[in-house]
Amino acid sequence: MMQDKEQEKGIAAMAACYQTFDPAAYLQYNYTPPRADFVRKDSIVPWKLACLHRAFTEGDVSGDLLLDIGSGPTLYQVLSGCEVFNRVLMTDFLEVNRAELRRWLQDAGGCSLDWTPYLQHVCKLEGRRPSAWTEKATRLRRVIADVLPVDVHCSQPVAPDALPPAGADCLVSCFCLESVSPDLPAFTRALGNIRKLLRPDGHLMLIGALGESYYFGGPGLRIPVVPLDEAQVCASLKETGFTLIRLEVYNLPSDMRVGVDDVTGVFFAKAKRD
Ligand code: U87
Repeated sequence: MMQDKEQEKGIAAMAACYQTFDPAAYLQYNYTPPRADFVRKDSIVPWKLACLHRAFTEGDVSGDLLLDIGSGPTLYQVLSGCEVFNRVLMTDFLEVNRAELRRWLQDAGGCSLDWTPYLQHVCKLEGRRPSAWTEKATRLRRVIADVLPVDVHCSQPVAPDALPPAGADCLVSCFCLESVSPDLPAFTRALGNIRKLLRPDGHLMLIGALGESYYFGGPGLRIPVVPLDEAQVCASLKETGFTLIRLEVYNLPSDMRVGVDDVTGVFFAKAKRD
């Protein structure tokens, strides 16, 4: 009982932190150079895009519906998956982030970030000419069916009628669970909650921060993060009923440490629901 109350308090404190999240500042901090420098192989965003490209094109991932958990105001995480799945659902806890995504989907201007270099880069990974990016953008706008509210701390994180009864065929989630959970048990419970949205044998692509204790979600908005190591990520996946296919780790070069967080590395896990 006492424990339940403490858990709820921790989760409510995280939700309170997010109330003044600033999507435009966040995009500026994490999705412009040096973290998104497409001429550098060791920049963090190209590393993430390469992991996702490989994971979605190895031949073992297929189906109809791809679900992205905690999308935030970003699209990069579905640029490879949108070629494999006919339907993509984006989700976020905050209306400001869902609104940012909808502005891009509606193509009426007012976006806080230009996703063109991202689209061009993933076209290159796919062996297409960079100028094919407009076709990729068109496909992405066509396959993204909706942008929904989500709360990974709920036993039912998205509205039950939003998904087919069997669940999505694949989940992707980037930097969400560790940056919305007050501690490791909450991270693991959240992983168990999102697992329910995935059909048996469906794949999970999980990207997250290692060794991080906070990040800035806007000027002066310090959001606490659960510091994770590789062993904890593997143990949480096992505990919640996933079989790990591959874990890749990126260590942050010192010039990527730009004062917007204290992350030391990034993990990419490809796993399968048992
Ligand atoms: C991204 N996926 O940028 N349930 O990849 C569900 C919630 C809840 C909740 C809040 C964290 C940023 C991580 C997107 C957005 C991820 N957001 C939503 C950040 C931290 C390391 C680092 C980061 C980013 C909330 C890029 C790079 C690095 C946010 C999202 C978390 N430092 N979702 N209960 N509460 N959210 O609105 O959109 O989670 Cl390179 Cl290194």
